[in-house]
Amino acid sequence: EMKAVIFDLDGVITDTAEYHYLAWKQLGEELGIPFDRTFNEQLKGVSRMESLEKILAYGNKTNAYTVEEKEQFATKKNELYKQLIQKITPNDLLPGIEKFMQEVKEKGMKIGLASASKNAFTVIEKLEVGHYFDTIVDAATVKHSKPDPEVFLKAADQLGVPYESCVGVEDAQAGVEAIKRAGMFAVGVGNADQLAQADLVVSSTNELKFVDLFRAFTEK
Ligand code: G16
Ligand code: MG
Repeated sequence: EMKAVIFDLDGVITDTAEYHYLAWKQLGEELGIPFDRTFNEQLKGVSRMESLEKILAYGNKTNAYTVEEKEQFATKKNELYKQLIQKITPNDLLPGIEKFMQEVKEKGMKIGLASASKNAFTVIEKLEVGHYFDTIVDAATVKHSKPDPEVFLKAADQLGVPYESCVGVEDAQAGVEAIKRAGMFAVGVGNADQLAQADLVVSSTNELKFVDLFRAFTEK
């Protein structure tokens, strides 16, 4: 029985995925490691330090820097990112997502947020959607980042809902994998080929409909 829907933030509720991309891209260029959107797919949903490691590996620079230098790079990216998210307003909610959250609430489901971002609270506040959430997992307390299921398991525990009664909604490959490893029903938002592991894929947040989700969940 479906009892809760746990949302990813970046790329599902709002397009901060684009801001993460722009900030990493700028840092990558400063380090002489240019990359494109295709490579960026691998960074989605992945924690800050792991994203940096992936970029350095991509540029064959895994061992080129000290731990302190890497921390400086990560801080620099975060400063760029924090500047970009200052501009966020409720207009930046992805199309249809607020209506979908309303529907989910009306059907008596609990709502959780499972974001890998340490900036999640700021973004939720700027979007003015905090009241929809019964729980928000603080990324700072999560040890293992997506595709590890920890953040989704924690959200379900905080909601007091069994894992098999939860639906996870994600735009990232690593996120869909995390939902499946948590033993939950996975909804992918985006490209069906990239998110093939999901139980249900919709092409955009506008296509998220409670009836469709309920049917797919029940059939499974
Ligand atoms: C997000 C993004 C990732 C980002 C990570 C950490 O998570 O998708 O690109 O690297 O959070 O963010 P921060 O550097 O702000 O702590 P999610 O899980 O909301 O997609
Ligand atoms: Mg995401």
